[in-house]
Amino acid sequence: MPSLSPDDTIAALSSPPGTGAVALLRVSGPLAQSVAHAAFRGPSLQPRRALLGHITDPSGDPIDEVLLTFFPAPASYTGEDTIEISCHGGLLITRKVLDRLLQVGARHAAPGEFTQRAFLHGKLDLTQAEAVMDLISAQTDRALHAAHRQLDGALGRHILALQQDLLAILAHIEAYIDFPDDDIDPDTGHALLARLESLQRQLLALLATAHHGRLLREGVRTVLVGAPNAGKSSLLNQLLGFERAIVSDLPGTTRDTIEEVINLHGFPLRLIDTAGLRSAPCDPIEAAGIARTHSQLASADLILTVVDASLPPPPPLDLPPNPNTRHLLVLHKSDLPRHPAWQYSSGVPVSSHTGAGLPDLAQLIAATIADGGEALAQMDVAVNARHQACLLRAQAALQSAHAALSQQASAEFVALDLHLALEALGDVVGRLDVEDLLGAIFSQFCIGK
Ligand SMILES: Nc1nc2c(ncn2[C@@H]2O[C@H](COP(=O)(O)OP(=O)(O)OP(=O)(O)O)[C@@H](O)[C@H]2O)c(=O)[nH]1
Ligand SMILES: [Mg+2]
Repeated sequence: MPSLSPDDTIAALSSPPGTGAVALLRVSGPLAQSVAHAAFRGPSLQPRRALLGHITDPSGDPIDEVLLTFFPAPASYTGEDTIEISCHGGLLITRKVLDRLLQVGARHAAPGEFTQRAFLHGKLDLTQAEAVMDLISAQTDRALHAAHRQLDGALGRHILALQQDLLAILAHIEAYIDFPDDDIDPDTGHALLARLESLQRQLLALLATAHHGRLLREGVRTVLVGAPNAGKSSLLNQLLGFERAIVSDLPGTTRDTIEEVINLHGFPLRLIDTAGLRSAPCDPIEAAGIARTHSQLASADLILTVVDASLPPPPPLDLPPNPNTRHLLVLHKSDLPRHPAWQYSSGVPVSSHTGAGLPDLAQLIAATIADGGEALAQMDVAVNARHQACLLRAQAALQSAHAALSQQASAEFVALDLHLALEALGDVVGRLDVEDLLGAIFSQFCIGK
């Protein structure tokens, strides 16, 4: 994000562009009141009262009839004087209202700039600002719940508790540094080690939520794979509830990968149908499709191997050895007599023709991906990749402090590591001097947020 003056007054359309009954525009900054005075004809501003009036052009003619609400600093979303304008939701009309606001002193806001200001004014910590984004993009109740908890400051509170424990340990260590003649006595050393270990356990518990955090935010990449004609596309259609992929009895029907998201027991499942795998594709297009299947498999969270259980087993699939990928076997076409070779198989029998076994499959998928969900349930927050990187740095620094303390190294070394750990924890909730970090986070926001 280019460096933008935080002293400017910014304006943007906060509702999605397009037509609708109502559109919402926001103005925030020191000139918000004067922008309203210049562009709004109606009752005089009163805090938090919706006022009916008009946005007018320079000659005083109305552009639109609007409802305008003034939120004086600091009791506003951004912490600054803020004006919210609800106008009619037409493309042209919202453009004209916004242009008028820009004419009388506001500049167009950059993506995420309203939330960035809320952060800069201490209304939100960085984890809460990120939660605004999570909230907007949540696709399931579970993801929404995690975003709400984070917006509520749950992660910030976990971090604060860790920081306080860490500071208490550091205070002890620094006392020894201030009195250099005293070595850390073994009893104190022991007690401090125990406290460090408890901190490390809490850090690990937070880190253990990272996997679920990613699944909730990005969805579970679920790849349907198998021989041609096994019924992958039929199964995709069944799970989606509509005919998305072409189904036919010609092997090699699906060429390109097809991706759709469903809500499965609260998890966003990104279902990916693929070209059937066979060693002798009939043309270069099918071969290209098979190459795509392999690249989808490499990044799968869950692989559903689909077999036609009325036939003998096909040659084994060459699946990538990824320890984080879960596997389930679907014994498809269970409406047909099962081939004896599958008699003792542990796969889930499913028929896309009759619908039999689909609820069992959904249940099993949910149980498979929820595996390890205790960490999530216990912490009630799910960290994202950025938090995870900060927490890993904190963990490494704590490990090093632990080693230094147990080897009775000088107190300065221990203190240095503890400072590094504190810094890394501080980065989770946001330190104001980390410009690049801020840019990277807020530029993912949409304009007007
Ligand atoms: N009896 C039975 N036939 C099925 C079932 N599911 C799919 N089929 C049939 O199997 C054939 C292949 O189905 P598809 O869904 O196109 O199979 P696919 O695995 O996507 O095949 P490719 O795209 O060629 O790799 C079609 O004739 C389907 O009607 C099932 O549950 N029972
Ligand atoms: Mg297919």
